Amino acid sequence: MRFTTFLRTAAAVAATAASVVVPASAAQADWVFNDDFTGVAGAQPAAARWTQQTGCQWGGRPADKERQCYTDGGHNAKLDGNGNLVITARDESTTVDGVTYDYTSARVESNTLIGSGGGVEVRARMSGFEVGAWPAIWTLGQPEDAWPQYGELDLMENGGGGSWVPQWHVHTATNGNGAAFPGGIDPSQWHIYEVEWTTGPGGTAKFSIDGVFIAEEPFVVPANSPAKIILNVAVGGWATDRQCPDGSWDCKVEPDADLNSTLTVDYARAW
Ligand SMILES: [Ca+2]
Repeated sequence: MRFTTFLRTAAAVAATAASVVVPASAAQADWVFNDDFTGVAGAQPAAARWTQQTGCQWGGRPADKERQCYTDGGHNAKLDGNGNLVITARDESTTVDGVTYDYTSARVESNTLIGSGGGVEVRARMSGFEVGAWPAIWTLGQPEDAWPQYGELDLMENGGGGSWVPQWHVHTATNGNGAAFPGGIDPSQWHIYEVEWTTGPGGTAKFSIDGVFIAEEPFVVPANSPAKIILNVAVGGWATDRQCPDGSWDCKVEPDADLNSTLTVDYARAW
């Protein structure tokens, strides 16, 4: 979800259903990372596992600028006491370095780097669709400043075109493909989003939802492309893009005036 150029292309790709049930996820013995988000209500995500990224200047070119400031300290990301992490994007102004931003939210990234290939599985749900909210569950290959050379895999992101149609995406130097989940899903209900990938010249990424394989894509990145897991809810950017009368995508709408959008995560694990 880092930049939007490829996402627009991906949004136009038709989904194809393929009801092939894949084997169960990796055995627990193979996990290199796991968080079930057990803890008392109000606790922050474990600092041993997650880094809370802060700051306000997110997004690519000026037209893609996101609207939120990411906070830490439990303001926008905390456990609910029922085994879940809840990230909330709010219509709430904050001023940083003399600039006022209209929204706060949170973005956490795993401290564990998943090695050269592996898998990630996240069980999550979101609150109902609100214009401007851009919840996402994704991986970002390192070093990320070289994006997209080391790859990005969006297990799920939602927000493009002002609709409530979550999508999966792959981003490399040579592939920006993606699509809505086949048959449509209700993302306000619990779903298990999964991607499993290999790296190197023949690398591929396989996306699944609820244990059902949906797509395999080329994922050609350097063999050594360690990746972080990222969970966040952005505001603006791709989630407020609207097509202009001239066909370009630089026209924007305002997010919902009372935006209060959540990404709730039951667990995140990797192997
Ligand atoms: Ca849990």
